Amino acid sequence: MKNRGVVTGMMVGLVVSAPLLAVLYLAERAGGLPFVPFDVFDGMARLLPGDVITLGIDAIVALISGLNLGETSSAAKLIEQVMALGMFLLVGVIAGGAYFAVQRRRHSSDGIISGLVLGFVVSIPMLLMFDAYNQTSTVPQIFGALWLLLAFLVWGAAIGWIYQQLTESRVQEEAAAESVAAAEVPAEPVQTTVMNRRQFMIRVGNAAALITVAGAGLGSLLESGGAQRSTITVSDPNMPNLPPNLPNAGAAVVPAPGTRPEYTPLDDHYRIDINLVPPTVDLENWVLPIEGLVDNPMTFTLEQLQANYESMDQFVTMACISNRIGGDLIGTTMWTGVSLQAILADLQPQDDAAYLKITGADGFHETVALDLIAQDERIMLAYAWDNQPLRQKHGAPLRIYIPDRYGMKQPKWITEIEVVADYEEGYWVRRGWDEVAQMRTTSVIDTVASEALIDRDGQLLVPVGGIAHAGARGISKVEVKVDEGEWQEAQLREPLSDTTWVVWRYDWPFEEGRHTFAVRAYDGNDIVQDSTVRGARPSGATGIHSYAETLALPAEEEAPTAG
Ligand SMILES: Nc1nc2c(c(=O)[nH]1)N[C@H]1C(S)=C(S)[C@@H](COP(=O)(O)O)O[C@H]1N2
Ligand SMILES: [Mo]
Repeated sequence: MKNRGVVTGMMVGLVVSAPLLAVLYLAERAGGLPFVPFDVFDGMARLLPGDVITLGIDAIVALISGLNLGETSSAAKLIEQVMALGMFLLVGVIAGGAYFAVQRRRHSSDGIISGLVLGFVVSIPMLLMFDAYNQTSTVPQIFGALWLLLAFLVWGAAIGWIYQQLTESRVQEEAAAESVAAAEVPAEPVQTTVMNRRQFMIRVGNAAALITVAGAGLGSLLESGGAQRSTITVSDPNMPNLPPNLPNAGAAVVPAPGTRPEYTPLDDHYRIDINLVPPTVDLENWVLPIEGLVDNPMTFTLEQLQANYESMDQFVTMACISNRIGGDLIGTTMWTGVSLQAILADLQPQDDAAYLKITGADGFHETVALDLIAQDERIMLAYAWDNQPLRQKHGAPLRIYIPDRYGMKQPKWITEIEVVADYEEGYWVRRGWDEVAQMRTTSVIDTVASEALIDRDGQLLVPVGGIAHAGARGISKVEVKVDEGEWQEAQLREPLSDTTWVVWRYDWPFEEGRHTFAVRAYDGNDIVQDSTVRGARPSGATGIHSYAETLALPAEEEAPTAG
């Protein structure tokens, strides 16, 4: 009987927590109130040790590529969000089970009062996580807190009330069963009360389902739309990889058909950060204080930054240090911002100033050496991507760009810059990742275009192509190897800039059958990429990308295109 009480309590916990989720979601959509299940998950992600988090991320990324779930970063966010909801329901299940167990032991039937106590107790960790980690609520903190308290009190009261109803009907059942035993009449009265208990649970379940569906449905109707469009558009359907208004539009080497777009459409750019939902920075009231060891501390609005310093456009390829060989956590777009060199000159750093500590709205932070900034005028505070204000998920209103470094060194949503004397490990460095995080030389085969054979003086050629990237070091050479053959030099397309990937192509003399294509790149210092197979942690993945494909001659009537 005791066990059954716990199991019933767990079920009740689940049944009551699902509508709570839906109501919290609706309130978040409709009124900017906190959605605390995500805060709890984000808090765990920050508090758990780096090893555990890395294992988790590895498992998710492996799952996505193993099951072919599409673009890695958005699939990962979705999986994490589902995990967050699951965790929240699990808390509800455990709380329900524990509550029923305790109540049984106390032989108590003070359902609603003890339910309120349960709700209050559970609300405490929720409120703490909300206070520490929420970055999406747009109402004053105290309203958010009161709302959560109210929601959990109602939740607890509902569990208590259900417990009470179930206990009362059980008492009736037992009484009925006893009277049946005494009177030895057919079991009809028992039947009725059993039906009542079941009917009650069914009614509770229906009500819960109704609230859940209504809340989730209404909430998703309110889903914030307003997707921005890319300004540099892909216009020629025959040349989908060649937007006309890019700086290298006249480049001699044309990408092999099937090569990824050289300029990543903004909608397809990966997003990686430590938040289930990107933090909402109040753009109206945002200011950037730059303080610390400087003679002239300053606070900028975005307009002041833009008006006081010359803007720079830079074509940039950024990658995540977690990107796998051949992975999609890499993208290229145009970044616009102001040079940190110019700003630093105005701040007048003191003699002992040595680093900038840059912090984002989500608490993510990194340290940048003043020496590095002094050497590189390209390091900038960027406010636009692809000619438009930064999107929320990409760090609005301000992020930093540091050439040759993986994304983990470059905070988004910057809210504070402090000039300091001592080095401090950044968010991911503290969790075991590389201190420098210099981008590895890497190359990828995007396409073996066997459907686009070229006839060159009677010789059939297969266009093979892809990208190569070595941070800001540039690419001097790309080589392709087919099966056990020699490494052959590919053609390099003039890149968008010194800091973007390079599109390469190699037209391979056609041979029927199954073939394996491999690629390797040399950086601007003629250093060949590391071919050792190594995972992303701690310094970025290394290894050679290869690709196997079975090639067959096209049917006779499909004449190959001349080229
Ligand atoms: N504030 C903040 N900035 C951040 C991160 C973060 O979690 N929080 N993640 C970093 C990482 S790991 C990467 S790869 C890049 C990704 O930038 P994107 O999402 O705009 O592509 O942002 C970097 N900047
Ligand atoms: Mo990253």
